[in-house]
Amino acid sequence: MRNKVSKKKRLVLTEEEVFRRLIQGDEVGLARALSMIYREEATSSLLSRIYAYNADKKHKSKVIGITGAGGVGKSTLISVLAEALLKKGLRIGIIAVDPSSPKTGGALLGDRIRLQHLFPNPNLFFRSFSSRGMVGGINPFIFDAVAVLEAASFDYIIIETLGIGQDEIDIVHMCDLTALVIAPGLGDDVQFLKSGVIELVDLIVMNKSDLPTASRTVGILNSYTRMVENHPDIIKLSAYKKQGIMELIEYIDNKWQELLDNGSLEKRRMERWKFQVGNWMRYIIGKRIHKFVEKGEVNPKASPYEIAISTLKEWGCEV
Ligand SMILES: Nc1nc2c(ncn2[C@@H]2O[C@H](COP(=O)(O)OP(=O)(O)OP(=O)(O)O)[C@@H](O)[C@H]2O)c(=O)[nH]1
Ligand SMILES: [Mg+2]
Repeated sequence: MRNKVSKKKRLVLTEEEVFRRLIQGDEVGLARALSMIYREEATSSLLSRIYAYNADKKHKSKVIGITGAGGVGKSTLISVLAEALLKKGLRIGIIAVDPSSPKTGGALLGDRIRLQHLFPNPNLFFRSFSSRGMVGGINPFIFDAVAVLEAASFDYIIIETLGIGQDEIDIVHMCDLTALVIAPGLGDDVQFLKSGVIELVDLIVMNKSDLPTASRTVGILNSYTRMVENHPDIIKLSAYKKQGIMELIEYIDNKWQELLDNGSLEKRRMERWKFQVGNWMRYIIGKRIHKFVEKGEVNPKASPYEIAISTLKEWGCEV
């Protein structure tokens, strides 16, 4: 008789085994490393190994950021991009940065559904992270998740963020190269002109070019990008109709290689590393401040500035 309780036993792995499995590209090792880091279990020792390993590694993942306003087609684009890359026999890791707060949770269900037809596939990995840390600032786990995926030797690591405020600025620091996706209509002509993110990205992907108003938007864009210093390139495509995807892949590959050859990639990655040190510092200090404020006594007669300064001094900070 079959045992009705057929629960799979969770494999007990030491940190050493998790690391070894991770660098062999094993799914269990990857999932376990991410959850250990996310739960802040053995964070420092496992991450130290991962960063040291990645620094010496020849195979570098292409870390590509995809940002843009809601509904421009980022997830649709990522799913067709992933499909095309998988057909080439490449390994793709996707990280969706979820703008909802860590308290309300809420994984990006839409992305999961859009990618569903590509699963199960050992060469494809998807995970979403909340963009904000518990105490504000971008979630430092996202940067470390990129390092984990790189240790697992994914060929491409694609990060999707909703283009709102600080998140889209931060994604530029997180990636080797970043594309801003726009679509005709939706009033983004005004949005992208206003946001300033256009000056930070390498590429503008004009999606939904199957729509009749697309050429008007490209016209506005062309005149605008001529004025900005970085002159981002513009690629027109339709994710929905799967048109222009191969050209996009070719563009990304060439641009990435160019960045590698002229030393810019190395420079960007150094900046990313520095940015992440600051991220962790803000996260750690932020947590301590949060705890202090929650538990602290209220004294309306005292100046909040004075309390802040004296407490920081007590903690040994130079202020
Ligand atoms: N006509 C047309 N529609 C598209 C194209 N790409 C995506 N769409 C549609 O646009 C809508 C939004 O697509 P998503 O991929 O969810 O957009 P998104 O940018 O990921 O949206 P958020 O994650 O909510 O920010 C869906 O209804 C898609 O089917 C395209 O190339 N042409
Ligand atoms: Mg999406």
